[in-house]
Amino acid sequence: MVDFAYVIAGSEATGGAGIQTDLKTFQELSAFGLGAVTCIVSFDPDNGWAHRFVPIAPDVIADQIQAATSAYDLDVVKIGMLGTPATIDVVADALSGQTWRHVVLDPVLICKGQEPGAALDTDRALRSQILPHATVVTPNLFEATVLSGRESIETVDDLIDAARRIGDLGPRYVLAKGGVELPGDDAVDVLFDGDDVTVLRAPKIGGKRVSGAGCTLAAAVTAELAKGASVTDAAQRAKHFTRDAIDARVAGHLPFEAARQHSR
Ligand code: PXL
Repeated sequence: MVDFAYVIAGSEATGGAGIQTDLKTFQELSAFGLGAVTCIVSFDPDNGWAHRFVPIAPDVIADQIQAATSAYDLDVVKIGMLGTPATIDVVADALSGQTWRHVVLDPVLICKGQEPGAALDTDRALRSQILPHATVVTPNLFEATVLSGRESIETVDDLIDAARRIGDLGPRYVLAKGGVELPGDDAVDVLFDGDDVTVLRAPKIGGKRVSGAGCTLAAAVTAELAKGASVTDAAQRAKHFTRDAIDARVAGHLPFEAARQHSR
């Protein structure tokens, strides 16, 4: 049996995040990876590494999805950066076009360095059109704050409350990530399954955000689900895999380091 892991996400040209990260993660976890590109992000070294963002035309996104879903019987998909309401329309259509065993949504609202204001229309469309299809959603601290409608998340209890509130919006599982920004010595993630909460902890590595860590986590969950794991097992394995990727991070000329995916 071939374990197909599909991803619909943006390209990040330095290879630290986005679909490059997803496919590397799938490969390291022995899933057959394939994906559709929704947008191209090219950081600008001449302008403080600001985001240059180019959306792919909606019909080209639809063509990519048609090719992949016609070629293989795909049933597990990760949704990464979508970026515009027009892209969200196309992807929502694709998600309703067949049944999926799992839709893992990494609710990317903005990437590092972008203005929070740019997230508003994407947030609205993501919430109304994509979130209802998700079986697992993996918000970071910022995304969990926005999606839950909380004013802030400062403690693990706040994170649990946010995960519960996001669960009320439709997804079966919420894996909310505290990351380096949630105070404490551990990087804490909480998994809410509609009834119970499991708290996943691992000691923080450094105090800075590492590019691609969130993409890696959601992609690793996707690969494990494709291979048949339960969501709880997938989340636990993905946390270990992501921690290893952060530990092996690479530095270049960017103002942040990038996770490096590798299997042990
Ligand atoms: O890390 C979030 C992210 C996801 N996808 C793409 C990105 C980024 C951040 O830069 O560029 C394509």
